[in-house]
Amino acid sequence: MSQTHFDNLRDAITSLNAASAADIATKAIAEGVEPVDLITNGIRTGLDIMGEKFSTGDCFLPELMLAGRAADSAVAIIEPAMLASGNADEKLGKVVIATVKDDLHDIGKNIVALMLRSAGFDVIDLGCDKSKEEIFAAAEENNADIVGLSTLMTTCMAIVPEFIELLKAKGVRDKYKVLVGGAPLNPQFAAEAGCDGYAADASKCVEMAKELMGIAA
Ligand code: B12
Repeated sequence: MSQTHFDNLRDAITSLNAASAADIATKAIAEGVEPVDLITNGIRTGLDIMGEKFSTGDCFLPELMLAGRAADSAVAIIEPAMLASGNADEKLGKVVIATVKDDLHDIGKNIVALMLRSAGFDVIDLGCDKSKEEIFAAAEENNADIVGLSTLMTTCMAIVPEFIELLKAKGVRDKYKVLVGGAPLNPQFAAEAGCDGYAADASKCVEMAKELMGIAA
């Protein structure tokens, strides 16, 4: 039963139909499908297909934008269900999260922020296209425990080691745990950049954030 919802949601995204994506998400949630499974097996699968089509020249920027909007419309439906099913009232720690400078991809980052909130973290989401200085300032201002950096663009990856260098230059490297994610990153890149962790998806990010805060899973 769930698989049908996943397939329908994937197809709504690849056919760029935001109304249908919202409708399918609404039905699936009402039938008790796990919010996180809808995201992983429906939304992400649909967007991955669009990414492949874009690479091979089978779709173009306007289609990617519409697919992104269809994904956003489903996430908007899933969000309250996810918050309700989690432990949003816990106080596990404070996370400042952003997509880095020159990168406008925020769907994955928004999902990560949502799942962290649902798990009980206090999340300050700075949005996208944020410089290392802006992210650092927000971490200081909010007395964050964890800083999360998201990037989907290979051309923007360099900001990750630069952010770590900035923390060192300010003498506060040990004050923050730095977690990174996004399609072009990997554990080796994160380790070489001096980060505290890398996670390939939002569920892993929650696990890792808890681990970094010394909270048993
Ligand atoms: C949708 C999309 C867009 C939308 C974005 C809408 C939005 N609001 O985000 C729009 C149309 C705006 C767009 C624009 C562009 N895009 Co685009 N886009 C995509 C696409 C298809 C899907 C991305 C997505 O949302 N995936 C779904 C989410 C759920 O997955 P995710 O982001 O990976 O996030 C998960 C994990 O990575 C992880 N995670 C994410 N962030 C974080 C953070 C932390 C701290 C942690 C721990 C984990 C974590 O958890 C998330 C949830 O599980 C990808 C292809 C792909 N397969 O990824 C291309 C892709 C990323 N885009 C690409 C390109 C080239 C562009 C453009 C340059 C195109 C152009 N010619 O203008 C522009 C760039 C604009 C800019 N300056 O940023 C390339 C990037 C190539 C590269 N490696 O550099 C890709 C890979 C497509 C391709 N195959 O060529 N894009």
